[in-house]
Amino acid sequence: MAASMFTSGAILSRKLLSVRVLSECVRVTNLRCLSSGLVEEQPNFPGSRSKWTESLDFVQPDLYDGIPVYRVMDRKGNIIDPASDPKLDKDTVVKMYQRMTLLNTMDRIMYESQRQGRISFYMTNYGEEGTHIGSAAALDDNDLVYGQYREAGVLMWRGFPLDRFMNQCYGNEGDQGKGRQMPVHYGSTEHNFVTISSPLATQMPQAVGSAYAFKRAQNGQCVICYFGEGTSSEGDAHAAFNFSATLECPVLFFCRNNGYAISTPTSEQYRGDGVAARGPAYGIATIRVDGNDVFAVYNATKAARHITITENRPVLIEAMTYRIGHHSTSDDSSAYRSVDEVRQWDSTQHPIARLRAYMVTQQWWDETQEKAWKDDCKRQVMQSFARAERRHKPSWKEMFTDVYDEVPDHIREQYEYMAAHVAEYEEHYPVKNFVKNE
Ligand SMILES: Cc1ncc(C[n+]2csc(CCOP(=O)(O)OP(=O)(O)O)c2C)c(N)n1
Repeated sequence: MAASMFTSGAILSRKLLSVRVLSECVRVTNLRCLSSGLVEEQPNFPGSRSKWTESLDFVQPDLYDGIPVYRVMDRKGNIIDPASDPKLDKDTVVKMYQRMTLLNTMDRIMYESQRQGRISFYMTNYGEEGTHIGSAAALDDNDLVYGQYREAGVLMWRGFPLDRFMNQCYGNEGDQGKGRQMPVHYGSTEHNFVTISSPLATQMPQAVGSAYAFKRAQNGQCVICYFGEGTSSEGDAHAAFNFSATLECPVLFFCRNNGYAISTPTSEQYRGDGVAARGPAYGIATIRVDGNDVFAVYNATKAARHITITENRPVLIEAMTYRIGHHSTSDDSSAYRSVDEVRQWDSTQHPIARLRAYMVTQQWWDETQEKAWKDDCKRQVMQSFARAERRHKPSWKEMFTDVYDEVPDHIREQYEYMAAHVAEYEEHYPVKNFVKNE
């Protein structure tokens, strides 16, 4: 036993000796390489850009203070540095303000109409109007938009008519989706706006696919993909980021970080420095902006668009904002946040109030104009709303069309069953409200 211990000890010390000799040889060889101009001291692992280190240090997540928030205006609507003022002309700024306020008015009326049982569901955009209008105004109207669901202002900027918003929310015969989608799931080929899908983040890899097609077509357009910070935790978001960076395609990821994913606050969603910190890790140029400052959003989107198009690479914008409304009409946010918190954001940081203050300073807007415009907005929305409410629902038969080129047998059977059922029990259904389509 003792002999074998002695033997293994001798082997160990011989091994240690040979390791020491070997490392000395390597050191000497490295020095020789260095003196001959070779860079053998650099790691050469595939995909690595690092240097060697002998310090046993972990990279800590709180290494720095966080990516700063780019802004142009202060909270009172004053331009901080004249050099960053986008110097938009009066007509453009007034149009931005009018679209932001029209969106706000539409939201109020549609929200109420859901509460009265006139539509089935709605999602407001309160507090996020600056992210929509600031980004949409900086794009070319031919750029393709993939939205999440809380980006109605982008469509409004592009001239999607109020009647189409209303027809979609009512799911009436004027709705191009023929009532087959939930309210607020807009889409429009003419406005280059891909129809919204409810499952979160599905739009993200799709947007990258479109951007890759744009790159191949060399059409000079980019794709913008909106998503909430909650959605950035989906696997599809990570796939999309990496895919876009490796494919080097013109996609602009626009994160609306509004503080909540339904009831989950950002403090429970991630431990890193928000969504922006992930950009550089994927090799994506990134900026964080004040989403309640419409000019900051405008400048960032314009610059980002330029990068995506001229350099064929993705850009990530994280727009910091606050969801003032409930998540949707199915939510009551007082269950998970205080009314004071909401009031604070509404009263001190609202993007609409900030832009109005700027316009007043420029003497482009006053109380009389404000009142006249508010009345006009309300009238436009109410008239459109009344028109949509009067229209018929699409024929129930539309449920069975538009999916298959040739209707398969099992769908045809279901159709025939439904037709017989409706014929037999017609008096129990509000068939008079539906388009009759023989
Ligand atoms: C794959 C998937 N998971 C869950 C949901 C349910 N859901 C709908 S909206 C939402 C929160 C999304 O939050 P965020 O992306 O931050 O957008 P916000 O609503 O705040 O604008 C969740 C969890 C869904 N629609 N799809």
